[in-house]
Amino acid sequence: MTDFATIAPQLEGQAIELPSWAFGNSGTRFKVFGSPGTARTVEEKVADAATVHRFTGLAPSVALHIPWDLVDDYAALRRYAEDRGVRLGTINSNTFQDDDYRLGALTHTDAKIRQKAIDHHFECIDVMGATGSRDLKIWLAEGSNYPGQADLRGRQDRLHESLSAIYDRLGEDQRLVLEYKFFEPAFYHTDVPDWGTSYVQVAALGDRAVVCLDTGHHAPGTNIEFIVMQLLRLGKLGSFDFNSRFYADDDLIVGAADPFQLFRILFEVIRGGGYGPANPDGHSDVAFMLDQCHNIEAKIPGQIRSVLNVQEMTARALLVDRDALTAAQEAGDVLAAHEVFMDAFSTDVRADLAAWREERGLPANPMRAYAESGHQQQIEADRIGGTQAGWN
Ligand code: PSV
Ligand code: MN
Repeated sequence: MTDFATIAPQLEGQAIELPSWAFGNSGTRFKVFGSPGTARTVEEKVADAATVHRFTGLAPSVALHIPWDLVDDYAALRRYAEDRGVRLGTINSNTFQDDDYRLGALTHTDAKIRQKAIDHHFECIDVMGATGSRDLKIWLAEGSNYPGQADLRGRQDRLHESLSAIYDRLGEDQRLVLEYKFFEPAFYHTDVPDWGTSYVQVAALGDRAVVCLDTGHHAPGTNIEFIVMQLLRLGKLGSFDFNSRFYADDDLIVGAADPFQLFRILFEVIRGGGYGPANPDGHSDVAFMLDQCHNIEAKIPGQIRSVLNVQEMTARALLVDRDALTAAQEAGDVLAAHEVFMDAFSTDVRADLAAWREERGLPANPMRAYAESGHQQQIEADRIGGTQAGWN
């Protein structure tokens, strides 16, 4: 098997973008629990993301959600972030919290409502100009609840028209990233339910339109790594929203529900050239992001745990002896190929990663270092009054 020292250079520069909304309160439709120390402003969310980066060295950027993260001056927010050692990253649009969008936004039959939703995306593109963001991520809460309710095909056609208008507004270095999800909030049909539909829609736009794969957005049992392979093969895998799920779109800590699935996904990312430092040009176009909510656990350590899980599984996936694997595959040796794969998955890399971190001036154990730092107690004492951030 490949050893840790051989793969260590490939861990350099790994970057996992954090979602600003992970630092606000969240919950289910039954209850949103508040927790002491939760960010009250966009700035406090950015500061929390910077704290995760300071303890891990893995999270140099933070994604914003508009309008959850509306501010008057994005250039000032950008400076605020950069002063704390992080960048502002992906801008997520939101067409799911306005009464006008009850029956759709970019797919609505009413041209005025479609234009309102398109204008919202133009606003997001203006924000991207000020924040220096590359990606506009679009997830649509659109679909229908009852058979016969909607003209399925008409909605695809209108979606194409609306996305074209948005795509045409993007700058040369900007991308449109279209996320899919198989259900919720619509229950009968969703307008972008799967990678195939997302692919069809972005392929019709052009090279700078790509797919976002949220790991929580598939039916149980879906082979997600196969989708990763196919999208990379087609040059259309733009980004990940990493999280994990047991039942629905649970938004749990990545790797918590199924670490082996995370390993399999990362193996296909690396194998398909989607992992940055592994590329000859030292750069990949596939953005690693988290899309998570911390409903009952503390938010900053929840994000620390998540990025560490991604790093750990990346290291294990890099350990796969690809030559031995190919040889076994080509020889038709089923069990040998499986063993090569499982050997890497079964390797405990925690001590090596701890040493690797120490060499770079990072805490060997970021979870423990955060717990012992007093930072949590400090923000709980400081953040008194005001309204804690949440989904509004
Ligand atoms: C939708 O479930 C989603 O995954 C999209 O990425 C949204 O922007 C995000 O969740 C909001 O939490
Ligand atoms: Mn998502």
